Amino acid sequence: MLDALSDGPVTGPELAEQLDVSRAAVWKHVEALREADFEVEGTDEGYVLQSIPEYGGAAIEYGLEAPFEVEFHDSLGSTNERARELAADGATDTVVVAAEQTGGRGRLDREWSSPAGGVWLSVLCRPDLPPAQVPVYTLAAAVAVTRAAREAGVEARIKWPNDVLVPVGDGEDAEERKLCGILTEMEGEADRVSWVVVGIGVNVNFDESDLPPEANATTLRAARERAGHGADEADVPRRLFVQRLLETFDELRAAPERVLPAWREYASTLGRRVRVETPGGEVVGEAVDIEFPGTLVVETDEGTRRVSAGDCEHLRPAE
Ligand code: BTX
Repeated sequence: MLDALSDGPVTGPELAEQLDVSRAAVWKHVEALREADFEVEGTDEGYVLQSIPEYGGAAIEYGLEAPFEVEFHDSLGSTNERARELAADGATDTVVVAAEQTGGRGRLDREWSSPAGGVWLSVLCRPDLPPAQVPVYTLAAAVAVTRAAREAGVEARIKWPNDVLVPVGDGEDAEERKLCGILTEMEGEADRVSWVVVGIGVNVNFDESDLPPEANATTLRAARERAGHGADEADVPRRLFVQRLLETFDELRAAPERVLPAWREYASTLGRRVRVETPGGEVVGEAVDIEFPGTLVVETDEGTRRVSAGDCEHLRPAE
């Protein structure tokens, strides 16, 4: 219906014929679109699509070049929780999006602040992969967010394995603030994944002061204001942002061999001194590379260490 309207004006009878439905059905669909905040004007030449809402399920699906269904909620506890429910019902290639989350979760059951204005979504899919390779999906999501942020004019970079950061300040005062976090969950057998839920939270159109101060976080709006955009044009169109993010993620899941080169290009961690808290203890040294499916290679005083999971901290050269 939206595709037909986008080439408009198109009359009710023409729509009915093109879509092979009754005229009453056309009318119902037009009303449903209006309720979802699409502006559909009835003119003498037929219906014209005047505007698309800034955000929402149908808005994200409209023009999306990736095969995802979008389930949109104004408010939800956690999109990951909802995606897990859908997984249990057998769904796949579904994206759950919420305008705000009241119980957003980070890794290790940490809290994730999710006020209105952000992008909070979970991608549910069923890749034909062994569970050990799933980390490459998390890296793909980090690349997708970074690319979408850069297209919005913000020089985002990736901290291993899954944080997207924005550099703030120069010289001594330079620091990196967290723009996005990713929480990947899955279920599977020893050799095959049953489902994967990649939860992505991006701070987009709200102020830094809406986030906990200890999070040392930023938002796309704040980064764009610092870059000189006026308050009235600092917000990023979330519909397009989400579409770009999903399209890149879809491209990369089809070609996992492209993930690491893209990740390296955007990495902030490589070439830096790092401290990684791993389940097996602390690893300190220079991060020199990443290996499939997401292993960080660290040169330490005791030799080369390969780390597959942990919390990573970027150290200043003196530390
Ligand atoms: P993480 O464990 O790496 O980060 C959690 C930590 O980040 C918190 O302890 C806090 O210090 C800080 N923090 C909390 N909220 C924010 C925020 N909005 N921006 C920056 N820092 C913050 C990262 O976990 C994984 C986060 C995934 C979030 C998505 S949103 C959609 C999906 N649904 C859901 O419940 N989780 C995922």
